[in-house]
Amino acid sequence: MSKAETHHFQAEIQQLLDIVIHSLYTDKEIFVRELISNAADACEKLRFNQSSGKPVFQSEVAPVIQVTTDDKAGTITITDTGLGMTHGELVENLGTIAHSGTKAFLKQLAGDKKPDVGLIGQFGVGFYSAFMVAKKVTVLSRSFLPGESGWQWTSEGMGGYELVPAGDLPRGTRITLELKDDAKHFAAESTVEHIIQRYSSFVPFPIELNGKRLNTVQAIWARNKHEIKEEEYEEFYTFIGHDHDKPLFRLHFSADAPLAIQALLFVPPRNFETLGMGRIDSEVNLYCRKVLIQAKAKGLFPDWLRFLKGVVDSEDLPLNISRETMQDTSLMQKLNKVLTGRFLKFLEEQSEKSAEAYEKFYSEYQRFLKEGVVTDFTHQEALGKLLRYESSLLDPGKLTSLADYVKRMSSEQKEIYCLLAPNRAAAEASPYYEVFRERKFEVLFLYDPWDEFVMEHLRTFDGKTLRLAEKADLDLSAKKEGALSDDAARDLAKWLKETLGDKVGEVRVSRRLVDSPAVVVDADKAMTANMRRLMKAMKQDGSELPGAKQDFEINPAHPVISRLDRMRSQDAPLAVSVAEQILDNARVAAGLLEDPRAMLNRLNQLLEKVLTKD
Ligand code: FE6
Repeated sequence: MSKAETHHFQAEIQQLLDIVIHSLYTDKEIFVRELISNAADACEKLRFNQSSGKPVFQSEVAPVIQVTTDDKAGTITITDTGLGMTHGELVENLGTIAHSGTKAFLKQLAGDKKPDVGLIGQFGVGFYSAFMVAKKVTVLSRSFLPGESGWQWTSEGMGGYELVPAGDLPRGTRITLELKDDAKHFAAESTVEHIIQRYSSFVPFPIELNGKRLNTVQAIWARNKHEIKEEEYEEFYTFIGHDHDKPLFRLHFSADAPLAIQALLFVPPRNFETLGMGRIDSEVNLYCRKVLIQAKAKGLFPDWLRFLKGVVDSEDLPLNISRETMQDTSLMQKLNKVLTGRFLKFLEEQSEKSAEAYEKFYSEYQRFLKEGVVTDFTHQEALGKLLRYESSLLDPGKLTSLADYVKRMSSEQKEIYCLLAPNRAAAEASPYYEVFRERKFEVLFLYDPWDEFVMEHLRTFDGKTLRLAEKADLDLSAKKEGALSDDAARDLAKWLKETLGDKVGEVRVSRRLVDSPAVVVDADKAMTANMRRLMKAMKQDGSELPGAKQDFEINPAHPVISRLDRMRSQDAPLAVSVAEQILDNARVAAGLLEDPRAMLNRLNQLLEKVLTKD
């Protein structure tokens, strides 16, 4: 040991080591990721030197990363056949090159409320993370440069390091960690296997753990999509999605500006939130050059795209952001904007390519798109194009986009009409539908109670107002034969208001009813029957909502109404009963009758009268 050189660590590096050694950081396992990442970089650089024709020591030795554990000795060793380091580099690496990263990292640690040692790799000083778990680190390295020989570097973290010539070593670097007592579990094969699977599955060089090959799935997102086989995509999805079924959609894309991004995204075959699993978390992982930076990255996509699975890889991730603040950074916002815009464009393309495939997606994920319309103003317009509805002009089960609806609109029609109903039969039987059927205006049938909020937030599409059928200001084209005269109808309306009193708001003569004697219409312009039902359901105590009064519209052409008018003078008490019943019937049609039992007495009395006639 006569040739042993002892070196002191530079002040900053000693400071960094002190922090790392005494850190209470919980994810100590990341040291494995950092050492493997360094090894992979060394292999990458070796390959580069080889391909540019430089002479390389042991050129025939392929790049590989070998990890071995020895739980008896309490050690873990990471060996690579990469570039290796010269004596100068072993000193330099811990000196000047690492210096700037160390300074930046120390600054970050000092400034953060919750210092995140896990970012160490992003500052280029990941090697030091070894001292979180090791009481002693031994590095054996031999550079690829012909004429160099091996060196052994050892340190216990405090008080410097020792360099000794190691003679005839194979090319590359071997790092052995003698684990601290509280870190001995990192000498267990199964522990290390999990860590490597988690962080280093896509490292592009073979990783062997105690002789067993681990990473067999490639980071195909970084490859040219034209060179990737369908089976490779399938295998990849199975691996990252933990799902043996095929995804509904796949989007593989890369961009250079405004950010360098490679992304491979999948829409899983099922919506897990409808399967009663509660709210799901985004499963898109963020990588920087194939190494995991953040699993289930928050802020990468808007909340309403939380059903996506896949990977996003960006080289542009800066060094000075911590995990906690990652989601607030403008970089994250930029990534989010690019990714969301691209995915929405993709969905539109898919809907044009195959309506069938798109509708399958839509039936699983429409709630997410609707959530987007309501919560995310930035993408509202693009999301509007993705909505699909049944329509009065299409066969049951067929769906239309708003764009196609607009194309079919006649010049006479100025607005887009929507009818909220529980199902098609209810929509077609709705009194609010009558005027549209009569005038041959297409109506979209909305069966999802959320749709009312969707329409409310969207407001317009392609410059046309989205109008709920019950709020539409439309008249029948012609007056019906046998209808009450305008004066008689107005008179009856007046009598009805006097008779029904506080049970209704206004009573009006309707110009939009064909088959129904009457309808109720919410007096509040902004309120609909659907919304009343939703709000009532949300109120636990079942109490009335304020201003729950309904206007009442009568159809002057309906026999029930014209005969009611006659009955007023013939049998006033019967006319009152019938008027009350017509109102309750209209409430039933609107789904707003609170307690149907109350009307049964009256209905039975009316039936009795009908049956005793003559
Ligand atoms: C990190 C200091 C040991 C290469 N291969 C591997 N690691 C490398 C390099 N590092 N830097 C270059 C590192 C240090 C010591 C390793 Br001591 F910064 N595997 Cl070529």
